[in-house]
Amino acid sequence: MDFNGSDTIPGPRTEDHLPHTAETAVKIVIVGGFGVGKTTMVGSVSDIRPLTTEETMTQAGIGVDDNYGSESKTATTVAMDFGRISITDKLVLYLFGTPGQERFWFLWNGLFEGALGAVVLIDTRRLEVSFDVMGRLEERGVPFVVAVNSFPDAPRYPVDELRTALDLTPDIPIIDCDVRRRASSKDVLMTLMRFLHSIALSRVLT
Ligand SMILES: Nc1nc2c(ncn2[C@@H]2O[C@H](COP(=O)(O)OP(=O)(O)OP(=O)(O)O)[C@@H](O)[C@H]2O)c(=O)[nH]1
Ligand SMILES: [Mg+2]
Repeated sequence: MDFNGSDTIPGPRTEDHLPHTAETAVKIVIVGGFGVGKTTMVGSVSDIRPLTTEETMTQAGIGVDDNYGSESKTATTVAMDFGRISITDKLVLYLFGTPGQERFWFLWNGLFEGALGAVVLIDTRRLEVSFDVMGRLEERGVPFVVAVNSFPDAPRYPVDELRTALDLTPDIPIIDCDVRRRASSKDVLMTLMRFLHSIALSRVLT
């Protein structure tokens, strides 16, 4: 068979290989309303080239796509984002970003399956979009931390006020982040892992 002229399929990149020392893999979901920065977070923190399923938003989406109000956002996730990060030599997190637009929310159920924990990303300009997200996590018993993606023109609230506005119990961590920065995104994931660890410990001790 002649393969001349056919496209070559690229092989896996070195960084795509799972470290040999990896022992535990954990599934984490990154959720939040439309345009809060989920895809940006998975992309900034992933050790591997992230898989995205973004489609361009066009004029045709007006009246169908959720209203975002930012001209810099031209694409939206229609299925999921996928990335991977090694937290230690032994612990690997598989990251699944959900679509934010309401018309794709039916896909969340599958994405939540088997998730140990979640990051709820919020934009303080549009807090209301977070309520449904957190409600769904609570229904499914998926523990989560809240990460406030600090957009420059977004209002800043003291943590206590945010906790009250979001109706969160005192144990749920709330932290600021800039999802464009790897270190900041990693910090959010470490906060989630510490939170999951404390939940696991309290279950063992009670
Ligand atoms: N200024 C600023 N812009 C950001 C920040 N995070 C994300 N953005 C921009 O905000 C837009 C939204 O980011 P996305 O990562 O696409 O958001 P998303 O939550 O995946 O969006 P959907 O999948 O459509 O729900 C993009 O244009 C980003 O470049 C941030 O921390 N600061
Ligand atoms: Mg997205």
